[in-house]
Amino acid sequence: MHLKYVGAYQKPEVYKQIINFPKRGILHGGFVPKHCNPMFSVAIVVNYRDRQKQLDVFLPYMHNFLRKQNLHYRIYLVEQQDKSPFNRGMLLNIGAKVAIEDKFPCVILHDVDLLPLDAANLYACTASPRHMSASIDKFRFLLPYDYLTGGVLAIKSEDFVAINGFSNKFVGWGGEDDNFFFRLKMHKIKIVRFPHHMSRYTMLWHKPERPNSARFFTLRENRQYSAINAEDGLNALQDVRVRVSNTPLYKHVKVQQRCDT
Ligand code: NGS
Repeated sequence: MHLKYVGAYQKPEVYKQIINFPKRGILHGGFVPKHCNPMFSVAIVVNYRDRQKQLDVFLPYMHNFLRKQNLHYRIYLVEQQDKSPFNRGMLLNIGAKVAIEDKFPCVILHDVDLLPLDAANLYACTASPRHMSASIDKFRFLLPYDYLTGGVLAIKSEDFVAINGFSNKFVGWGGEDDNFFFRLKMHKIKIVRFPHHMSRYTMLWHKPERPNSARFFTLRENRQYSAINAEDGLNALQDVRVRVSNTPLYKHVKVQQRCDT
């Protein structure tokens, strides 16, 4: 297998990507550097359910990592509280929506089992969406396939809104990220990656999830009838109850689907 990168190495653009922050220091699950003016305001949106052990490792690790990058950032922990099959796409839509309402211009969609290993892996948005977790120890640091966008992805809020976020129809494991790539492609938005020595992650162990057997069907359907994407995504989150609260280490976004089957 060969290492592959989609798109060239891109230097992060230094256009103004900051929002007004009321004060410096620790702030509702995030941080604003005290000794310099940050160049990026970034929301880290983490999809989550029932992985306490991973969360206990993820949170202190990420806060340490992110603080060293001199960013203005906040972690949004989006937790599915109902018992329906896990819906990663829906959770990321909801978390991104809350972060965008908080005026963050850049969202980083993040699995809770991935920890970045390279300090150079800047947690900020580039002009094009950037697949950040291109090199994971579980895959012997090789990229499994070119259009993979799962794991960790940085995307400008305006691009996320333009493609209507993720489909809410992929329940259980798999497929929602591949559909996301298709949405980007439909909008002629290319993904980029940093070189692999800057994109290494370690994956925390967990029991393998059971793949959703309908995922290939849903993928095909969404590809064939692309109009579906316009009605299924960020703009179709009516059937969920969302409660948001602040904790010291993250902004907690609790999600409960109304028709809990
Ligand atoms: C593909 C899945 C993606 C998944 C990727 C990597 O096969 O959703 O594997 O998964 N696509 C389909 O099932 C259609 S990983 O092993 O990193 O969890 O993200």
